[in-house]
Amino acid sequence: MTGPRHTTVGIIGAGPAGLLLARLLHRAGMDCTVLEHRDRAYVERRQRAGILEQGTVDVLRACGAGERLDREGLVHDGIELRHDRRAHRLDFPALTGGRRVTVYAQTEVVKDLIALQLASGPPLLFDAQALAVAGADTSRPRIRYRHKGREHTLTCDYVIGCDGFHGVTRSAVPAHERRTYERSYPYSWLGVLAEVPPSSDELIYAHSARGFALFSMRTPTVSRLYLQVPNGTDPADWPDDRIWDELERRAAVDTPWKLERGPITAKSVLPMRSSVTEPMRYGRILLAGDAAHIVPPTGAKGLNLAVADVTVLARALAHLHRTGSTALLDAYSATCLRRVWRAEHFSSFMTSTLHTDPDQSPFETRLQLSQLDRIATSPHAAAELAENYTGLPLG
Ligand code: RFL
Ligand code: PHB
Repeated sequence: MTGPRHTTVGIIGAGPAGLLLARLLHRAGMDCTVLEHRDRAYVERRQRAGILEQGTVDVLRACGAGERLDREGLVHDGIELRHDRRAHRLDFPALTGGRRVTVYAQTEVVKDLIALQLASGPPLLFDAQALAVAGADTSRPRIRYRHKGREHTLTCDYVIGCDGFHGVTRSAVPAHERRTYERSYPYSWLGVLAEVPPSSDELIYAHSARGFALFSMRTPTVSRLYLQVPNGTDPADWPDDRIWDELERRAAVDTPWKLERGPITAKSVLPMRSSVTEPMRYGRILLAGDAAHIVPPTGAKGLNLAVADVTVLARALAHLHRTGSTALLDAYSATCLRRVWRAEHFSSFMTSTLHTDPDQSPFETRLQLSQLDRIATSPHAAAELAENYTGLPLG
């Protein structure tokens, strides 16, 4: 079996972006093929995002991936911010005219989309590593890939790079045709999963002089917790008791609150970076999701942006398929980048307002506290945060 040799849309990467795009194209009657470097178990186990905007939930439902999400997803009406030993709740529906978010892990979104794809979708090849993409400025771009130890070439009408931040597609765009805007941060997150019910019904984002802490969840019995740590931290330096003690100190408030402790089942350190590559299209190569842009996770935007990109892209490709017009495809990059830069700003704002930079002066700490006070006391400032967090309408 040599695999397909030609496809209308060649998709590199079976993360949320690639899988959802394949699903949307399939439903629009278009032929496509997905190539994924890793095996299915690896892709399904990768611990990542947990918060879905309403727009993301709507797209997943509309493409048939909403059944388990509707059953198991936890609908949240707000988050809590903590600073200066005080807690303040943001009521999302009240602040945004009815918008909410859903807690449903990226691992589950990916499992649901893979199951649909394997049951009734276009080809999805695991263990298929794209090695290079060529011919962006021709009418037949090509993907050279290795599958089960053998090299193949897939010719395509369009190649979509959904291959994440470390993928190969971006580099197929000539260097002088793309520009990357980047920021790195002087801290990382230590993320843990714990077999213990969440200590609060909603997520808690805590500012503290000791560093940021986030209390999230996966299910009613599994907590997902994060601590700001220095770059280069080894998770082995964080035994379970140290993690729980630190979470407790950073979230301390003057009102009663109890942190439930339990067995920690996974620990990893995630670096934080902001990056955008422009434009998101070059000839017949298009980038979507983390392949084009990444955000620090503080605003919970990474997965939602990937979904927004491929929703816009699927519409554009379906329009081309139906009408022969490239008008929407020509607008793809500009349409997505407006939303991308809004999310970049919000993610960077949340990150710099809530984290403690190791070189931060007392003056800068006062500015952070003033901003958090403003959010806690001004409905306008709170609404600005809530609108961005729950997601802006698709452009
Ligand atoms: P993904 O999920 O990275 O998927 C890309 C896929 O492409 C495959 N791939 C290749 N396949 C074939 N040939 C090649 N040459 C390939 N190179 C790569 C990869 O194996 C992979 O399957 O990108 P996508 O689909 O754009 O989705 C984006 C989201 O995954 C991402 O934005 C978020 O998960 C970001 N993110 C988080 N966001 C949050 O909102 N909250 C979080 O807590 C959170 N945690 C995270 C994260 C991203 C992380 N990464 C990328 C390091 C934690 C981590 C560790
Ligand atoms: C998560 O549950 O993994 C999560 C939630 C909110 C964030 C980041 C990560 O801002």
